[in-house]
Amino acid sequence: MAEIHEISEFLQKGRAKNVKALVQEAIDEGKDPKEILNDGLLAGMMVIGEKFKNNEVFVPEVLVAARALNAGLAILEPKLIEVGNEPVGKVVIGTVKGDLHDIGKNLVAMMMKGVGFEVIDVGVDVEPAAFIDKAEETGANIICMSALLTTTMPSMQAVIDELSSRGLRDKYIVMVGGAPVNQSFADQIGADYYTPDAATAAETAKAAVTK
Ligand code: B1M
Repeated sequence: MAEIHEISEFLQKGRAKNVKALVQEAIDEGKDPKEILNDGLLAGMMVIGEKFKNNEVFVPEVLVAARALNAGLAILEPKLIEVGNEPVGKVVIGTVKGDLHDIGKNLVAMMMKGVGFEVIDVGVDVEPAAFIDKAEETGANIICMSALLTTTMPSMQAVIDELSSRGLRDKYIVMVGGAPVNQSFADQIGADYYTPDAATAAETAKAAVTK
């Protein structure tokens, strides 16, 4: 029987194969996918994050843990997603310029798909203009930006400024998030929505387009 805490433990050791196998086993046993995500995968990453902060582990260990997390997420994705027939809207999502963190962004993308959005993922280290160009090209309704570094947060402002200078600010719903981002920063840069986690981002996006 797959124990959820074992998923967290193998993730912390960067053992992607074991994480994949245990996530699959937990799914087969009918465990709640959200429990597997929160108490297994994300709980393990939180431990690594704390150790990274305290210099108990370093970039290589964090990278292998992140790979193990992504491996587990790939198995879990179909269970977290229940897409309807017609997309409720289109979302362009990416991590802002200078920032290579993609785990939270991938999670938001996954949850957005789960509530029925078509998701266009522009990746990491995305230039401000590239968010807008892709939204214009694909007819998106929402631009979603993720930032994990305090130094890359100003890039969110740059996207909003460029939308305004192109006369497009009112055309798009702009959503921001990521560990250092908060409501007061979102208000300061003129974003439409800040949400603290991926599930809330997806619910908020759906409510915003169906309003
Ligand atoms: Co980085 N890193 N990292 N790192 N890393 C942090 C963010 C850090 C807080 C660690 C620390 O010191 N405690 C710190 C930032 C400090 C700061 O700016 N204040 C940091 C640093 C300093 C760095 C480097 C500079 C380290 C170095 O090289 N010396 C470097 C920068 C590289 C770069 O980006 N240019 C770096 C590198 C890396 C790795 C490559 C090793 C790896 C990234 C691997 C990858 O993403 N593929 C990594 C990791 C994994 C982390 C930590 C440990 C974990 C981040 C993570 O994935 N969390 C992180 C410590 C931490 O956060 N505790 C850290 C799990 C993920 C699910 O959470 O992304 O927050 P998160 O997403 C959440 C919410 O924020 C929200 O939804 C998710 C939950 O549901 N959310 C949104 C995210 N985006 C959203 C968008 C929305 C709404 C919600 O709307 C659009």
